Amino acid sequence: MTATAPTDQYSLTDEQIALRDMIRQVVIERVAPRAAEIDAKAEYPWDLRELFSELNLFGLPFAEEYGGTGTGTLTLNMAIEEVSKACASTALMLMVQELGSLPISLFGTDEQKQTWLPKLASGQISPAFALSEPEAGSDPGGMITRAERDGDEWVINGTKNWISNIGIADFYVVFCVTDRDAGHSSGITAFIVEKDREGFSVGNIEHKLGIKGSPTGQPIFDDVRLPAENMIGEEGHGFKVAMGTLDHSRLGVAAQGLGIAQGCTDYAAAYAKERKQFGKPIAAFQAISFKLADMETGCAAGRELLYKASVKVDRNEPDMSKYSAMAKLFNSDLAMRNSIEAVQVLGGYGYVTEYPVERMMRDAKITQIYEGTNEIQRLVIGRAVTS
Ligand code: COS
Repeated sequence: MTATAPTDQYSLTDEQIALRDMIRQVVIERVAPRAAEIDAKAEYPWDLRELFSELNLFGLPFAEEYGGTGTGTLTLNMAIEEVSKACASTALMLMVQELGSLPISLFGTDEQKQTWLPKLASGQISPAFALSEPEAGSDPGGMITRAERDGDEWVINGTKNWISNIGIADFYVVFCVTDRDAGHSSGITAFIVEKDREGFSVGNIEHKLGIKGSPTGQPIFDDVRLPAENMIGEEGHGFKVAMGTLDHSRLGVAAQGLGIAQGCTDYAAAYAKERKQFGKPIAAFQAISFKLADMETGCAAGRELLYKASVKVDRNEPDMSKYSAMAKLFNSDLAMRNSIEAVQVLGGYGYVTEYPVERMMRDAKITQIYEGTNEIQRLVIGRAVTS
């Protein structure tokens, strides 16, 4: 999709619909049958990563000149929604591919783009975005990981926390304090740290409630030396690199939330048509059909907001931060609400691992937390409406 239309309007192209339908079919045939096992074994789905590479899905976040599809944020988020209907962990592979490479796509030098983006677009390699720290989650300006200049090089020391794709990523985009006195607006800088740099190691790997197929943990930087060309953007501009990235990538979380919400709605509706109690399908009881009605309505509303926010990001419109935060807030809360309701519709079956909705409920929770808690999204939206 080209991102040039000057208004709030959008419409889906035939190509977008065809791609969505292709992914929908692939998800039914290849992703859904793997989802329970990926969760139970906390297994990174290398097989599905290979499949997505073959289908060119990792090209979705990238411009054509770097081997990507050049189809924009809306198309990527349509894909993330489809995959999340069946497996949020698998969708996270697409989300991280965007999140960890946006700092380079948006702020990198031509040389950095040439070096990294084609390999990311083909799916040959994957990135990670290392912003949070044990003492700096919602307030990344309070980070303490530091980079100090030593001649032509930089030396990084510190530990990041809750980093998606830990141990899988080929490089980490690491945000570091480079000027302690300058404050976070101008004292933080972003760097590319390749996984094989001396002094880099993987610390704690988290045991999580959900998204178990995607490893999360602590990258540790112990006197990691980098050449100056590994700096992303200007020295001191790292906080803006992080915020500018999150404006785009929070829509991936919105799409993941929407996918979970729609997947739960579809599953609960199909179940309610089959499951009989008191001599008729439970869908015939208003107590159930009204739940399904609310769930479906939420998805329709969330999708409109996500699509509109996505085209705003593609068009770089001035209110895109607010829309991105609103789409993330709405769709992640929807994921939680619909997944809880789906468990309720399935009753005892909803609570056991034989059925997918308990997994989807566990997976939903993270969408209210990562890439900025929903309290932070409200802060961003609140500032926008009162400034
Ligand atoms: N795009 C570009 N620049 C931005 C920006 C954005 N979306 N948001 C803020 N900035 C800039 C500001 O303009 C300001 O620059 P100047 O001082 O030059 O004017 C600078 O960044 C600092 O902004 P601000 O004072 O608003 O920073 P705060 O410390 O108040 O933090 C929030 C703002 C809360 C929005 C930010 O800390 C945040 O997003 N927190 C959540 C982090 C997060 O998502 N963590 C999850 C980890 S990633 S998985």
